[in-house]
Amino acid sequence: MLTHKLCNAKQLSFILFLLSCVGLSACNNKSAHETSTQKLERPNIVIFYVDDLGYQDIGAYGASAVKTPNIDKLAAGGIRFTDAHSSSATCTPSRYSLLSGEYAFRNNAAVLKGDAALIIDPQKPTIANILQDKGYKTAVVGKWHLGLGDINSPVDWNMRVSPGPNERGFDYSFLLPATGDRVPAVYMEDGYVVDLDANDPLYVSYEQKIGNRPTGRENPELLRQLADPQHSDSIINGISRIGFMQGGQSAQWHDESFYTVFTDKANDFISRNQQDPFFLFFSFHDIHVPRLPAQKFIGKSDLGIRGDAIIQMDYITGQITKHLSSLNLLDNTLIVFTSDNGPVLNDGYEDGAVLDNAGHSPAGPFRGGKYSAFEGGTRVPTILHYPARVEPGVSNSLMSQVDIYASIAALLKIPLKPVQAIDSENHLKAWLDADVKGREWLVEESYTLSLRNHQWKYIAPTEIDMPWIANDKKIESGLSKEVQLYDLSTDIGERKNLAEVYPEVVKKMQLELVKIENQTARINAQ
Ligand code: NG6
Ligand code: CA
Repeated sequence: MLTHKLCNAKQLSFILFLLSCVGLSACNNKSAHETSTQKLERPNIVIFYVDDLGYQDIGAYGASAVKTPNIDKLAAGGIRFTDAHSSSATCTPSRYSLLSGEYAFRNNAAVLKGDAALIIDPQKPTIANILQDKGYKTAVVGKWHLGLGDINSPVDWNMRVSPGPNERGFDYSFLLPATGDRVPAVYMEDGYVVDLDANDPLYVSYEQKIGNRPTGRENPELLRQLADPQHSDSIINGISRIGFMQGGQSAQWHDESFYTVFTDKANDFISRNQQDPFFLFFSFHDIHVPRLPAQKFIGKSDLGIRGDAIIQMDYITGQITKHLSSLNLLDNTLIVFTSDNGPVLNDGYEDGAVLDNAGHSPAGPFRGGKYSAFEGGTRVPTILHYPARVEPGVSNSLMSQVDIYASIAALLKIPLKPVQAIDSENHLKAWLDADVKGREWLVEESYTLSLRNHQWKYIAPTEIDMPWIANDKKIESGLSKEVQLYDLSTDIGERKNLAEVYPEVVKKMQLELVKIENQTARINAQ
């Protein structure tokens, strides 16, 4: 009989129930743990963003007085770019462009004070937002310097500070809020000052002295490094900073511990999210001032404290890449290693970096450094490491960090609106293949605008003069009332101004710059 051969209705419904359980659990597994094909489609993304690292400050780019084996390994296994640029010659603008895909001049984004409000408009999704929407777990660990809190009310550091990175696409944040040389000298985790004692509230001022913490100006005998007048406010950990800080004693950071504190937070984030695709924006304090590497790195380079900070930075890079490797994630992680601007030796503290630098050229063959309109301002070490898809090589393509946004969107097939990330061009193919050409035009922001086109480098004339760049930092600013045009194919050091010899090239560059300045939608390069 049919019922004997097959089964009765009760048995049938039980079998169906079992089948549906098997089906459900398969689905659940699928959402909790991605299949290997899905993983390949959504690689992890890690951006190592070093602060103030110059073109020739690491072994892979020619440094010999400082050894950087961990970064060199990334370079050997990935693509090393020789003509890649931060968007700007200073920190806040470069970070703004990296995260928003928009030039900083559109938002007047300049170096911020430590109590500045967040400068990222909520209407403009960040690269973290678009990755979060794509199912990524996202984190920023390290230096932020894009402001915190609302423009309409001063930050109250004793409450949750918002908006911040967690309101701009990051699931997790562990921050050095501004810079190492600016107060507040405390860590912030998901909007809260870490280890703050409610009985000792924290206040910050950039206007006047508050509280009774000694200052570098009044008590220079307490300093471990003498500082210039701007860096002579509140003393924390024997170092005077920019700005005044009252209270918050228990929350004060200890600079020498950065190398484990930030590394551990990054590696914990990676461990917690190893089953899902993740995006980690690891934003170093190193090698910015004040340079206070941990004892174990002191004397490890031939370049004094600045070289030791580079060694510490390389060590941290190694700790994170080794962690990725130990979890079997390194192959399918797209790593970009780069810097926010060019190098500087004396940036406010007498730490010996100038004296100890003998024989080392932080900017390599390029003129200028941090703050400068010359190539040294923005041409920075840039390595892309992604073994699952990228063949090792050296690329001479013209590349900009502002394009990381649209290129990652292309990799993940995330559609962008024409008015979103308007300066970000999709150069995914050039990021992943050393033989593919990158940008035709590239803007370098400083206190003026520079423009690259093939071998040509144009620097827009300006009335702005920043004498402190030459006087205090001993860096050539590149600012001039004269039009400047250089042919980098014969003059990599930007010494011979050819503006009068090639007026038609100057004209072409000026017209393009006006076009870029007036641009209101994204140009979709393939
Ligand atoms: C400058 C600081 C400098 C550094 C820089 C920001 C002075 C004289 N100089 O204003 O020390 O903090 O800002 O560096 O105050 S950056 O890498 O974050 O752009
Ligand atoms: Ca910087």
